[in-house]
Amino acid sequence: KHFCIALIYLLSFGAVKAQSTDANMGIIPAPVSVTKGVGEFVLSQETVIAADSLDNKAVQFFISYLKDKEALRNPVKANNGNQGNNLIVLTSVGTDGLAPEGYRLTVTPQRITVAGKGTGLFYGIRSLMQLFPPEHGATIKLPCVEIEDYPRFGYRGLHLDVCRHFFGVEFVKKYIDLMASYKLNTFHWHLTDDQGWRIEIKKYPKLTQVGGMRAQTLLGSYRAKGAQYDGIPYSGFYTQDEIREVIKYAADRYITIIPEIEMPGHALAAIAAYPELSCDPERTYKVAETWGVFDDVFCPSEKTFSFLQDVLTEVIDLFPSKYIHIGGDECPKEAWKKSAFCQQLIKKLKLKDEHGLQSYFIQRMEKFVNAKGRSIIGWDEILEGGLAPNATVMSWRGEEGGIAAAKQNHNVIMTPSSNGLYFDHLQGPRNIEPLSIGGFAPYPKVYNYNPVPAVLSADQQKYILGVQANLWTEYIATEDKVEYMVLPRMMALAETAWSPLAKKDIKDFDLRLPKHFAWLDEHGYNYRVSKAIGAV
Ligand code: TNX
Repeated sequence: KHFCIALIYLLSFGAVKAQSTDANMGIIPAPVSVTKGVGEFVLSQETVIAADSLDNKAVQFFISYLKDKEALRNPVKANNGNQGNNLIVLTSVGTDGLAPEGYRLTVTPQRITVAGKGTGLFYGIRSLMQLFPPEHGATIKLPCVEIEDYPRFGYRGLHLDVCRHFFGVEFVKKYIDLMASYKLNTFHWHLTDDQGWRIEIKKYPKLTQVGGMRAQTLLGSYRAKGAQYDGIPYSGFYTQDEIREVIKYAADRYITIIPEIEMPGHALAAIAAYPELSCDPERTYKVAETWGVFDDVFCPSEKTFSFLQDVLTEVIDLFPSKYIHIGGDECPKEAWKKSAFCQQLIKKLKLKDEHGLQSYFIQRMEKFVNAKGRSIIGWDEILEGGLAPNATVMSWRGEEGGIAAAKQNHNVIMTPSSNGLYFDHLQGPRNIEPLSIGGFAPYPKVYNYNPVPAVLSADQQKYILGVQANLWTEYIATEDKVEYMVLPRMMALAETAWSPLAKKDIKDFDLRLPKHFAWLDEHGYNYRVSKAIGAV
């Protein structure tokens, strides 16, 4: 009798577990609907790719993936999707009813069909790629299934700070690859800050020559007493050709890059290069060698406005994105309080105080960006002193800024540091984790975050465009550490950004993770081994 009970227990446990992993076929982010079929499709050298057109980014991406895997030697064919067996059909036929970015993936023993338009076709292919076993021989077996899928949010972002520490083009591409693998679609590239200006601007060469280099870097935490520096100059920037190369690379993977040019704060690198942009041009400035917030910020002078307009003109010519991020965070008002020019300007413009001046600053820049057919994004401080009329708000100091902006009918991207979306925060106990800025953001916190605050009405909730995680790199000097901090948290982010709320289930996510760790190993990514497979 006991044997029977034990057997039933074992069987049912096994079944639950199997059903759990199978429920989403191991795919991250979990698709909207998955119906398991019977049997498998055997991919061999005889398999033919049949696409509406071979002149398609998604199709080309898949063909080169199969060639890399040596899974495809046969010629590919266009426009024969309806004939024969042993086919992988990539098509936009029959996709009229699909949601934006949506796809349908059908695997039968005879053929695989991925149906989707543009981005949708690409995401269908990505899901199909996740069905591939990590290791395989000459033939690849794929389980039969029917998947229908589309994202919860149109904005699914990941950020990288390349100012505090610089990361070269090859690594940025590897980062973008990771995003594309998990259906994230927006890369927020933080290009300027106090500790370094990292984008070539033709009209102002000193931005990168002077502003791109700091004399040395602080060692250890900037909050610790007794600062020590490494004494080693640190530099790096992207040429405009490199920027274009990365934009194209991202576009081929259906990722938009939003550049960020910080103003009026976090501007010390620019001011070190061009002191006339500060409120006290007689002083000399140096690129910051430590972390934190600095009092030396752009002065709201005509000189600064024409400088920033020139910079944004070059930036807008390079980046095709709808949005240009102009920062707006952490701008101390000390320099403006001390400046006679600023005090007069406040009177002349009949502003209340320095916050009004910051709002004036952002609104002027918004007008310029809007006139060029683009829109601005700013950190939530741009609410202070009044929002610029068309601005989108990135809510980072909790959700309050985002809630206030949505109530004012402004678009919002949620990226609250309080809810696990700061990937520079700790993933586990401080005593076993590498040095970080602080905060606690283990991946379940990222996973369980819901970007739509319940306090908003249904109408207001529509202003939440999506969600983003940020990686600030004060304490992240190496590529290995970037990957460690981002993985596996970005997979949890991807599921938060993509999967319907009703499908979110961290137990099931945990069961899917090990397969993805194997995939990360295969592709040479570093990651934190999580609780899911037995570590702390
Ligand atoms: C705040 S988030 C900042 C960054 C820092 C980060 C460290 C934001 C808009 N500003 O400048 O790197 O905290 O977590």
